[in-house]
Amino acid sequence: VDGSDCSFLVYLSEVGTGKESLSFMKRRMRRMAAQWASAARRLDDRLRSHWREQNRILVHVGFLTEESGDVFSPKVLKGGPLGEMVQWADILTALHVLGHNLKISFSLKELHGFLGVPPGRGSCPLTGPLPFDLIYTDYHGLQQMKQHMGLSLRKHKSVPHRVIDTFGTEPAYNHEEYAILHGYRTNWGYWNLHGQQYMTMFPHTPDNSFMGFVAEELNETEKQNIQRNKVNNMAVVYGKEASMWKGKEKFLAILHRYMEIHGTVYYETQRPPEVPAFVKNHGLLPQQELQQLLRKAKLFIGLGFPYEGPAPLEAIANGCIFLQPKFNPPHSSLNHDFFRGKPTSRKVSSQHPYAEQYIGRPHVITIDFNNSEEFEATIREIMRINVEPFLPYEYTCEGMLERVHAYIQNQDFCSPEAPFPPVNSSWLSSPFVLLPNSSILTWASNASSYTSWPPLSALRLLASLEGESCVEACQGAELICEPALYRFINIKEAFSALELQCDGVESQVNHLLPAFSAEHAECGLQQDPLLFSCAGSSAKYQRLCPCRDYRVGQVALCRDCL
Ligand code: U2F
Repeated sequence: VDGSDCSFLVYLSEVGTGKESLSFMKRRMRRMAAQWASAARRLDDRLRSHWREQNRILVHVGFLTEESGDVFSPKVLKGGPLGEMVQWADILTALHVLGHNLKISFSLKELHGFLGVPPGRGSCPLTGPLPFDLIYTDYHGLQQMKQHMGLSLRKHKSVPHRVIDTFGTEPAYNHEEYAILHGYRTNWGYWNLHGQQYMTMFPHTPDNSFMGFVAEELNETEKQNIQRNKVNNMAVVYGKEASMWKGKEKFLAILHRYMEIHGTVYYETQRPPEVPAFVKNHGLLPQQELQQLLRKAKLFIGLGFPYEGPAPLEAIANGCIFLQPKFNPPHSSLNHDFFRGKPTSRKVSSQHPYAEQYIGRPHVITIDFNNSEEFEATIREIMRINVEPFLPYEYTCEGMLERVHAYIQNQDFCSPEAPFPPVNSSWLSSPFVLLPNSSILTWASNASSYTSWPPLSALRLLASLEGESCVEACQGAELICEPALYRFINIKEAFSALELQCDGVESQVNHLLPAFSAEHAECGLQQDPLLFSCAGSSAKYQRLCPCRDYRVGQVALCRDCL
């Protein structure tokens, strides 16, 4: 992809024509083409020695099909969600740039054509092998494939699907029978896929794969120019829909004492009443013009909604400080309408937990907006400090290409899993090395001949505290939980290696296992591998956690994962 090679865009212009959502995606692809091209060259130089397969890939964007109701397209120019379109545009570009053979569908008719279902036989089961190595779709797309093509997805784990799932799906919700029995039932989950077949917008939970998207990267000259031209008292409010501004006058009035406030709120003819008169509203801007506005602004301020969108990363990449509200208590599917019915119990600690946890100060400041004194003091602080534009590597074009490449080459949820190494005494004498002064253990190299991705060499076994999830336990040790490695630690020997004395060992179907119950000195092993879950905690259990290292700026990949 570069400015002159438009064949991909020509191909795209022939599919799903006439929708505003597709026009938005195509404009984005065109605008970012040069960045992708230079990132591809850099990655190619690095991966020269690596063999790369060309895969036949079908991308079926279910939520944009007429048949799913497509509520997004009519709102593209009216302040509706754009994050999903940003992500799909970037996924399509990344797959194309990596050299795969792509077919793209935005309607059931196109889908039928690609899967070889004869017209008029839409509900007949598809027989024979799939003509694709991989299928990227979403929850709507999965449902359509099941209904119209008879792909009995719920029964077969070995379908080459990747499900783009913005907020993520935890294993307890994904396992149909378990979800029904234990109160994890939602409208979305229960597909019985492998947890890492779900791909999220941010690295929300290691139970899923992190797909992400990209933001524009600046070169050194651009960075210097931006810093030179920053307007110290200019703030842009994050909120393109008037309803997001409701009830926010109090802190905007405080902000207005110090800064000139800009907005990009969609309006038809009149200024929306929710937007205070002192705000300079530009109306919804094309992406490129929003970037220009962000280049001048010192501050980008969140109103609490939308959750977890791309815009804060774009603001930080353009040298803004992102100020956002902390949520106490955190928002989740248990206490908040937006998340209710989503297949996750993840606790959202602020408007943008990724910005809070992975980027942080000085680029991101997360405070209680109801505390006026703290808010005002923070505005004054922001006016004093200078920050440089910053974009985490995983959100650059090169970072996304590297990650998607690694997934395509290594993730395999179709083949039967390699057998677990037989437990024998010589292997047991040294599989774990106890690191001094910690409960972190390392597998010995004699287990490393067993194929796994991430490789076994990355594994660090850890016991969580009671009431702690494996996500938290691994994070506490500056590691990340890796569900693909659960199968290696789901053995009774792992308890003794951690010096946890079991009176009894039992196998059960419970998403918190393997775990140790101190009260009964009971060791519990996981009976159903589909329930291996980094998420989840109970005051009763110390969980066994397969943690791994990660690359700085590319949390999805371990050090030896490329
Ligand atoms: C998120 O979706 P949103 O679309 O609300 O996310 P935003 O962070 O607002 O940004 C999406 C894009 O909109 C662009 C901007 C971002 O890339 O450049 N944009 C623009 O083109 N013009 C403007 O005036 C303002 C912004 C999230 F991504 C979704 O997954 C969620 O469903 C949704 C709700 O939480 O929030």
